[in-house]
Amino acid sequence: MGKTRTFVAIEADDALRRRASGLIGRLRPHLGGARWVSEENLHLTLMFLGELSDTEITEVCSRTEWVARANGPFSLRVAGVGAFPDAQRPRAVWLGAREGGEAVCRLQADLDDALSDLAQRGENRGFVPHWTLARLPRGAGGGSPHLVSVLEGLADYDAGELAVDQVVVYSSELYRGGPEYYPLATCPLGM
Ligand code: 2AM
Repeated sequence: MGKTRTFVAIEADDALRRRASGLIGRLRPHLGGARWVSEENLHLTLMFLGELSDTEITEVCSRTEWVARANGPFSLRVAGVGAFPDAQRPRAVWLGAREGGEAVCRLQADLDDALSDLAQRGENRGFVPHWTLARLPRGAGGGSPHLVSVLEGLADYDAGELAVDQVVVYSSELYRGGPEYYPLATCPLGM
């Protein structure tokens, strides 16, 4: 039986997608070799599960529904632009989370408790809520000399308030042109 790459995420709304794509337009000249996230793929990963069987996915969806119901909806300020691991050697450039970030962390911790036995051991990075805008493969050109000051100038960039009222279990298929994400379950918060 085939396995499916699976993760749980918060999805962006249209206003956030537009702001992120404007931001990408400003960042693009400063990052060579980056793979930019398309507007429709913008998301905040709560939990990456890896390759799962259909039975495991059914279990992930029902446990995620249960966790979502036990957490209320909240408002999240999407703000700040930064890079992992840092602006000198960027592997990922992202938009951050400000007010409401603690609600995201609570949700993530609850999902981690509920799902960790099903998750493949991913990169154990510690959870920092972020919306990835660009990924840089190892050996890519990386940032221009100006990238550090460009990111500093965007450290307080405000992408607005997002009403978070559901989380989504996604499957992901990797293609040459980039990943495609398919919603497997949409789980309302606090219902
Ligand atoms: P990222 O945004 O920080 O790159 C779908 O692939 C999502 O799962 C991505 O947004 C990615 O987070 C996250 N992800 C992919 N592979 C991962 C891994 N091995 N460990 C942890 N998270 C991963």
